[in-house]
Amino acid sequence: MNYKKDEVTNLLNTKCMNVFGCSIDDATEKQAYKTLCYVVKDLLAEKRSKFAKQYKEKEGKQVYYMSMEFLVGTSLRNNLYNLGMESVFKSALKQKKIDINSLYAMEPDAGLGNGGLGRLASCYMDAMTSLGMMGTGFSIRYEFGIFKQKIVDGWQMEFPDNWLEMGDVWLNRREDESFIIKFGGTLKEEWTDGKLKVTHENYQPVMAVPYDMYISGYDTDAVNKLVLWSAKSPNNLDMTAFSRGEYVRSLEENTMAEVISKILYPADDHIEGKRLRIKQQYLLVSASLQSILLKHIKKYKTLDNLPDKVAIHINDTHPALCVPELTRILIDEYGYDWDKAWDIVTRTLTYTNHTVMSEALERWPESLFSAELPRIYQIVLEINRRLVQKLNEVYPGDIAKIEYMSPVAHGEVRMANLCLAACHKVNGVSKLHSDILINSIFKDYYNIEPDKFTNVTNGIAYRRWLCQSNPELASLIKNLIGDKFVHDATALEGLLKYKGDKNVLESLQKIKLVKKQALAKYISHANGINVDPSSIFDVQIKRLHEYKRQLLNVLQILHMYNVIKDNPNADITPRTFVFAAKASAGYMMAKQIIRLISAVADLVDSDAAVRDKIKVVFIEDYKVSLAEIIIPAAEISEQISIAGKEASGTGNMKLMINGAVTLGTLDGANVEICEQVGKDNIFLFGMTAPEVEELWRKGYNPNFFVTPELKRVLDMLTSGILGTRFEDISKSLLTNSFGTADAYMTIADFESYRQAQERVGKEYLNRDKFTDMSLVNIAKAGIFSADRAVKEYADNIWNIKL
Ligand code: 26Y
Repeated sequence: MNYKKDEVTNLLNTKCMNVFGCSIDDATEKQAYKTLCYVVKDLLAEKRSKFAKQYKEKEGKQVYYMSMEFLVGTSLRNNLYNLGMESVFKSALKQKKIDINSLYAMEPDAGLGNGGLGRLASCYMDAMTSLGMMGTGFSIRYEFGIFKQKIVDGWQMEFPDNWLEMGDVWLNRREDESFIIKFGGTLKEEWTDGKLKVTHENYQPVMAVPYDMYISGYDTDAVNKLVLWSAKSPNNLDMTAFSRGEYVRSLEENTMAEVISKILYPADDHIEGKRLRIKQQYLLVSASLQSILLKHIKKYKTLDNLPDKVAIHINDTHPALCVPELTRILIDEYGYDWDKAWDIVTRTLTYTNHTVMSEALERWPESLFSAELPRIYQIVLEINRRLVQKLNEVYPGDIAKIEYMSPVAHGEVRMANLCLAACHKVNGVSKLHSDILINSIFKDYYNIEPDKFTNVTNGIAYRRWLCQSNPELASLIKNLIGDKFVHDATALEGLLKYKGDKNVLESLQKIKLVKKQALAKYISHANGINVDPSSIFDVQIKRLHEYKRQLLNVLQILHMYNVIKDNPNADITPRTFVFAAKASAGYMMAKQIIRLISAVADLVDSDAAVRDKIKVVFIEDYKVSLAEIIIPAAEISEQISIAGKEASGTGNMKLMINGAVTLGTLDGANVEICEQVGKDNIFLFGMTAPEVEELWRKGYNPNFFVTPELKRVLDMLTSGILGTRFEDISKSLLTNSFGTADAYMTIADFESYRQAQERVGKEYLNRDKFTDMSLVNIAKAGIFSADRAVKEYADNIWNIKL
């Protein structure tokens, strides 16, 4: 958008006057921040309205992306950057003596997600918009996003994240477009004219109120919307109770309803089967589908063509209730018969799987499911009945297989099977992950419908992760190869011609140093620790999970500690190990691993012989905006999960494009990163996924893999040298109770990891060679852009022409 400085100043003044009754000169910092956000929101609204009008005329196909999580992070800088208006706003504000960076700093992250899956959803909204697609995200307006993490005496403590106080500036409430969602109650069945009519009675109604958030894209006419549903009681006050003087009870119903959108479940590792969670899922699904269908019918007067005009995407199984709910609406509310309804459902829905871990595959007890959603339960049973009938023809008599594939079995409703049965496309998120899906958990479905399954390797909104969070690097790249890469990430390959170019390598090193200094400053402020910007910055930043093996990293640090203790002159390249990770609130082992990282940090720091060589820092409260500070400063990207468990990883891509070299296993998208950069530009170690499988088959006993160096490290866990004795962690690694010791094979991979770390230390000493590796990583990161990924979804999954 083309605005001059004076015009921008006018916009700011008028808005500030309208909202706060003063000019921008007299505004407080908070008022200035809000004014700026409102002005940007207005610009987006204007663009949106033009875009929506154009689109309406075209009658193109559009996508609805359903996700319980969108990890949006901050929006202000992103929106200004995308609108191409950052510098004009910066100078307009500067004239008013306001530093735009201090306003940026006031914006809280919209932390409406746990980790990778939620951030992916946000990266894809950005890409859809940048590509000019009409794409709408649907989620929940959690009043409290992912908790704030504080580390107290090494332990994680959780605090509520009241993001709306400053974050609601981006939301538009549209109360008059609310829908009623029905929970509980009973069903009445009547036969009229040979047709069964089901009426849902005595239910508890909850109102779903939509809040729109505009999503901008880069250099595009498009503006999309993320619609966040908030739960509200349909009756403001129960007046009968109120007039009887029961003031508290009259408010009770409100609270009961409103609690549904109160808080994001802070777990991405295990299912809990909580009533509130299924209510959240149904609220999201039902409200979104009602609104999609209403809009469609208004425009086309029929739902027969729904699959031609609409793709509805299910982001992991969390919104899997789309399957029965869409069926229900078509039958109960629009009068379709089963076969026709089911045909529409299957041709409209698509599903992405993000995990093979059985603990995270959603299953609901039938009793809870049927009590909360009686009509939906009835439909699920019918889907199940018809499917089992069909499977009996394909696999006659194979009861075990049919049971394994059924959406309902053993007293549970299994959401993945519901998606597999209904969606016409199913994908994994990296080549390896998609292969594992069709060879293991989804094999039986693959065998009957191989064409249903495909892969879309994840991608990132690289303009945020490179251009916005590392403008220094982006501007160097522009000087070298021009700015084509800002539209087309594969143009980064042009950098390859600068391999070995002394000047370019020096510039890259200088920029890395600047970003390391900035991170060092943050660490000094946040942790009170001084780290040396000339040491290797080695980072592992991601959710805390045993399978991601932060523990492997820590054990290796303890080993380095021993090496230095044995020989203070040992040839060790100074290293700063940076960790940042939230643990699920109820995941005790993960919390103990955080405690261990802190204990190791203290041990290393307390020792004069060691502290100049290694530093360990745990930065608290990992979130999108913190990632934007850490990632540009990273030199080593730790991607060390046990092979076969990390579906893809996307942090690996963000780190790569910022010049960090991956130290990793051949897991998830690391495999494709390796394919891109070649074995010389990545530090690989550990067992491959088939080797892991093979070792399980043979029987894994960690004790066979304990080297003398590792034995010494493991003893330290319980010797008292760390202050606390980490008995649980030690046991989880070594005690072979029920064959579960070291379930993530940390011990089996230790030696190989140790050697890889030694290589890192040595190779870093040749700075130019290391920087060359870094350059190749940047140059080859283009394929991991969300633009590419979303194009693949459009082509192969949503059937949308761009
Ligand atoms: C059901 C509930 C417990 C649950 C909630 C959140 C289960 C899982 C999740 C989130 C999963 C997640 O973030 N998965 C990550 O998705 C990324 C995007 O595809 C992948 O890159 C990453 O490997 C995967 O762990």
